[in-house]
Amino acid sequence: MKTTIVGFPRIGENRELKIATEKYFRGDLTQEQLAAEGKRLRRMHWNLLKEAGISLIPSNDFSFYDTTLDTAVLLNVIPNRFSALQLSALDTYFALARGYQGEAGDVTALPMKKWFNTNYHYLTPEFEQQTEVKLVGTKVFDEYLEAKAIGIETRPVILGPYTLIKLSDFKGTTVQEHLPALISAYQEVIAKLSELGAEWLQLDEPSLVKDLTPDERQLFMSIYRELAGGTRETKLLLQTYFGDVRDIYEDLSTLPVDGIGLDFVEGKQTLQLFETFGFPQDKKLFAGVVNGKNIWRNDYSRTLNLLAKLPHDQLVLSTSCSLLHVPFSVAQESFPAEVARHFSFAKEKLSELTELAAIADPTDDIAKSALLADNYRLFDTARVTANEQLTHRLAELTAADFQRLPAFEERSRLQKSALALPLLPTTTIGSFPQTREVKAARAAFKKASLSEAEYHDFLREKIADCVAFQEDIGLDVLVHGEFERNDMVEYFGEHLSGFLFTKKAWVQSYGTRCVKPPIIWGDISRERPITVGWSAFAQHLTEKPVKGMLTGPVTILNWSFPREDISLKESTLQIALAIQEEVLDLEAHGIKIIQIDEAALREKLPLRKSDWYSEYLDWAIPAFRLVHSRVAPETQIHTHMCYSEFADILTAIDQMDADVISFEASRSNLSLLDALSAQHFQTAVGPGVYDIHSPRVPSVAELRATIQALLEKIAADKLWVNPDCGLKTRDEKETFASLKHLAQAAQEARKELVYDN
Ligand code: THG
Ligand code: ZN
Repeated sequence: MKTTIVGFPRIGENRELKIATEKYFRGDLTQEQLAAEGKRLRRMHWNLLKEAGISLIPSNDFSFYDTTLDTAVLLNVIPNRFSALQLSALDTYFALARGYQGEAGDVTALPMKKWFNTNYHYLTPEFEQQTEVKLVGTKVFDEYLEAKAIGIETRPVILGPYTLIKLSDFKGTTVQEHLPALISAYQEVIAKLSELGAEWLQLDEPSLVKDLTPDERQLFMSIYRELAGGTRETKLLLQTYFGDVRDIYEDLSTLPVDGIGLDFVEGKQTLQLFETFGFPQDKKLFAGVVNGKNIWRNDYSRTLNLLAKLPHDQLVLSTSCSLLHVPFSVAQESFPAEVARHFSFAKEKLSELTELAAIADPTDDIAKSALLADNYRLFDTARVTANEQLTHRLAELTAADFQRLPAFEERSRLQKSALALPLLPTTTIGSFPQTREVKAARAAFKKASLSEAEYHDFLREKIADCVAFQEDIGLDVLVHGEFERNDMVEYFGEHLSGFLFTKKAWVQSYGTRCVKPPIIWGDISRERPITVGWSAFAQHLTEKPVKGMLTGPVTILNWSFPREDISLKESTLQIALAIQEEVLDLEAHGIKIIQIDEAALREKLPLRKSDWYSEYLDWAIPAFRLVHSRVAPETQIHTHMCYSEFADILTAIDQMDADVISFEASRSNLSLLDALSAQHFQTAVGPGVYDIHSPRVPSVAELRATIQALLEKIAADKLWVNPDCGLKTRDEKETFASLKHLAQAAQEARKELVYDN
């Protein structure tokens, strides 16, 4: 039986690609040197797959930034303002990804968005009226030939036309206007690959797992009938992932493609669809049976049961999605053997595929039964023992545990007099610049070259400076700066029991940026206060309120590798109880405002609307409510969401029952503000008043204008003034200057409001 994968991580075992690309950005590497590093990594990864025994190896899953952008650039979908810069091909590509500011001009990057229900982000291609879609790039051919030159036949991968259309912005133009050229361009790719001798081309179409309207189905079918219809040597693999294709499954069998990739892991109905409607005999079934998103070993007995139901002669064993979403290898970690044996990262998943293929083949031998026995042992006894006390506590929860009292209006009155904040209170989202000095101190502490006492002295000094600065410029609600934290989820993972954290298990989040998600190993509990010392220290330095800063349970879950032996809901409620203890401790230590971030609340929102509440929001929102339900009415609860795309779940957001919510305010935000007033959104709001993703310092006048514009949409007594989140990624100089302007703009706006009244 043949084996393959949908795609492999490209960042490198030790983030070599990140390091090289960032060097290039700084001018420390030439284009040629960067290209050479890319080539070296591709070669290494292809050889790794080959040595692991994978029979069909993908290519062009490599990218210097993002594969959606790669496909757009391949087909000349490049807005004019970028081509007008007249940069080299590589620099135009990076300008699209990161924006450009220099001699040639000043252009902001394409918008970055979440890649389906993952923590990966893609760049949004933009079609304009003048866009001339045609095949102009060579990357996909170059990489195919590059592999061929070292004796490896690969299956090139590009994003399929339907998903490309669905993910793109059409500015002043329509899909229909570009469709004929788009289809021709894809046909040209197929023709060129046929000429080069490629056996397969993989077209990724994850948008097929979403709810499809009849029009969308029709669009997809017409594109593929035309695209795949002609004569060609290269076979087409239509690859889907992140769910099942229930809205179009039956139609797919009529398409002239040669293989269909289906996700049997996340696709809840994939098997049922197969059993009900069968599978066309003229096509290969690329069965995604090894989870591309999580890090647990595959349960062979379950997978073999599944495989027994599928058509043996047509099968290619594959992953449920690209391995981009898991770290490189378990071998780099130093877990005890009895822990490590439960994990499978990208490299280990390759062996799982070849082992499963060997076992599933009819001839039986002793080696196979040994493999099987080894795997069975992982699952035949419980991996962890349940925390009975916690199970009991969860079972005892009643409706009252999820309901904060008194209700919003009453609390709001009490908080007003208790906190005595001015109108348009100013604050920040929590983190302050993580300077080289801060990162170096943390690294030294982790290596034990800095003692705990020295490290803590350093942190206290940073906090004192940070508080003094905020008082100086006149902010109203202060923060301690989060200098003790690396990542907002990794940090809590390291301080809660039940989590395992890793050393090098990096996963690409966007471009050169990576995250290191903690692993939920067992039941979660809090052994001791986590943030209380830092927050209380900051509070004793000032009369102004200092916000306690916590990460909410849904975000901690969504940015971790979750357990598969208990439900997401159960793990989340466990985390919620642990964070509730922290909330109550902060309150007991004099913290009057507590922010509980749910930056990633939207991330695991099901891709199908019909599942939004029943499968997710119905437990995710209560988990958040559990965290703050027991605080005093005077304690003000804030939350924060990283993206402003939540107009469609506003009711659920209001039901979180926080007192204040801050969120990122991009250009698309005005429609959200309209929705807030139209739906009588109760929670007070702090839309970010300037974009922190750029080193630009906004002027006081500019910020006043923004505040003024917000006041047209939001009542003055519901509006907070804060920047977007992410100050930790910026320099101190620009941060200090910007915040000073922000405080001043709010003070001026406030004066005007008072005169008006
Ligand atoms: N934490 C986690 N996931 C996230 C974010 C986060 N997903 C969405 C969003 N924020 C993604 N944004 C970023 C922003 C910056 C970085 C990563 C994701 C980043 N990473 C460092 C890097 O790659 O250099 C690693 C930092 C470190 O050394 O810990 O800067 O905030 N979980
Ligand atoms: Zn945020």
